[in-house]
Amino acid sequence: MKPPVFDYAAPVSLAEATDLLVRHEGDAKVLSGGQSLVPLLNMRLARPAILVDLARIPDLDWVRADDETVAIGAMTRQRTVELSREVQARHPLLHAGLQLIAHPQNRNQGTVGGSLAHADPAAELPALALALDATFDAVGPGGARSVAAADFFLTYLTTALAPTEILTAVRFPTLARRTGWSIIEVARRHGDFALAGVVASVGLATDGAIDRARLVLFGVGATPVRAAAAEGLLVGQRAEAAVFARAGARAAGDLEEPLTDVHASADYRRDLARVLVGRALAEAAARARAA
Ligand SMILES: Cc1cc2nc3c(=O)[nH]c(=O)nc-3n(C[C@@H](O)[C@H](O)[C@H](O)COP(=O)(O)OP(=O)(O)OC[C@H]3O[C@@H](n4cnc5c(N)ncnc54)[C@H](O)[C@@H]3O)c2cc1C
Repeated sequence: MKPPVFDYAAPVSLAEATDLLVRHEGDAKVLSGGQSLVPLLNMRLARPAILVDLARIPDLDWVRADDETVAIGAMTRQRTVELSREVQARHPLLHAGLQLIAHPQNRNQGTVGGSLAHADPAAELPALALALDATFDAVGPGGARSVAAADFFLTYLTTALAPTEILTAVRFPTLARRTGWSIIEVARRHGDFALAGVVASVGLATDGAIDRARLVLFGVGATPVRAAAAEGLLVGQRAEAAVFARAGARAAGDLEEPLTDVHASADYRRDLARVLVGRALAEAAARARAA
């Protein structure tokens, strides 16, 4: 299908871009990589009067990594981050998650900021952001502000960004020492959105007990879902299969009604979540032991 008619603007500064968003408030859409927005236009599920393309705005395409943080400009292509040696070395979890997004062709176009602002509940980057307590930087007519990941994803395809705000960067903390990680998902075909997926991290004390855990599920709710009660079941326990299975059952049991669609029923997604949590925890614990 062809998109409806729209105007197109390619501002050269954030001030010019936010000005356009204010002038066309509610009727403008930011364009980044177009990998989600263009299909929505073509299917006429979005009908903005104007697209505000961020491509010509300088200083939105960068990766900066140190021991504590991997910070990424919003217009950085997903593939650029995936191929960054710095990211591979300092943030293997982020690197692994990026490889699960769509196909290399989509990652060559799709941006980190676009995926986060789009907030598809089955997408990997929003789940990683929630699991890692990332911070989002945005600018709007009122100036710049930062939003914690826990406050960013509101519901299906909806974030805390106002229609006049632009996401400019995201900061992902790196994992602490003796912390293992996992990101796993089930999709019908390689490159498809996940039917369900899990991001897990596990920290081990010197006696081998779990001293911290983080579990975020994706594809099973209107946003990425933190499984806080299941995390609580893990802390202080031995890192072993029976403990992981209990956490999986709790995480799945606590889900509000997961989506039923042509790809999978809610029950199937819930059961996938249960199984994937157990597997992700086992993988994360093995990495923590080896760390
Ligand atoms: C075949 C296919 C398979 C895919 N599979 C996956 C998958 O498995 N996992 C996955 O996560 N994604 C998947 N995607 C989507 C992913 O490729 C997109 O990159 C991502 O969702 C959007 O990034 P984008 O830069 O293309 O954003 P766009 O499509 O340009 O924008 C998406 C939305 O975010 C808004 N937006 C964009 N940038 C900003 C900004 N800086 N500030 C404020 N708002 C902004 C836009 O207005 C729009 O509403 C798939 C896409 C395709 C085509």
